[in-house]
Amino acid sequence: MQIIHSEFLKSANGTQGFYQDAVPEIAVVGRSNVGKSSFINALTSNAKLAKTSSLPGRTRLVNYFSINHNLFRLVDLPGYGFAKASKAEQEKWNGLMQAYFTQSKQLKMVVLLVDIRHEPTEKDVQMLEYLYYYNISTTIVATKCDKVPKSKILHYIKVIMTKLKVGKENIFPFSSETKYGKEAVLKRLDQFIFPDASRAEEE
Ligand SMILES: Nc1nc2c(ncn2[C@@H]2O[C@H](COP(=O)(O)OP(=O)(O)OP(=O)(O)O)[C@@H](O)[C@H]2O)c(=O)[nH]1
Ligand SMILES: [Mg+2]
Repeated sequence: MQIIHSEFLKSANGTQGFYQDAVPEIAVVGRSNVGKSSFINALTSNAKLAKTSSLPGRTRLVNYFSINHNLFRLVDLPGYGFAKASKAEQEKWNGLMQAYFTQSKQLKMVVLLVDIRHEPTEKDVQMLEYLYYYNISTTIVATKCDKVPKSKILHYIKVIMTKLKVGKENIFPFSSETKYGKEAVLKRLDQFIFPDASRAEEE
């Protein structure tokens, strides 16, 4: 798949703002500052699409982006594990995520972003369990892989496999800086957005 068009649609902070139409969605989650917004910008080759920041906690709302004129939507979700977040903010995050995951009927897959350099945290494990609980297909993307030597990527992937109990075929090394892994991730998205088309191609 090639992304030839991307455009910000809107931000939502609750049920009223969620889309209820037939357009498929792929959402991106992960801890605060892991690189979710950068990931969306890298995939779309649109550096200004999602607002990024070196300070954690930049994205606080559900942000929707139209891809290839509404062929599907990418959804940037607020990060978790933001150390400075108050209890009230954390509860708001929980409520918003639960609402999004239970009400988004066209959600085809969630990309869980982790930092390739660090062992996933308990919060990442909880997030994954939460997605399993809601029966949502999940792909792990290990981002910032430009920060480790290429020869070490497999080593780091193994650490992530062990902590998250996920097979290698489900973890994609990626870099928003160098675009490493972009083709593989786009192919993966395609398979979840159009499962029938992918199967037909294999036959
Ligand atoms: N070297 C490198 N830096 C990255 C990469 N991805 C993101 N960053 C940097 O990491 C910081 C956070 O990136 P964001 O994309 O804003 O992170 P986020 O997950 O959207 O953060 P929140 O919205 O706060 O949850 C920024 O300084 C980015 O430039 C990457 O692949 N490689
Ligand atoms: Mg963000």
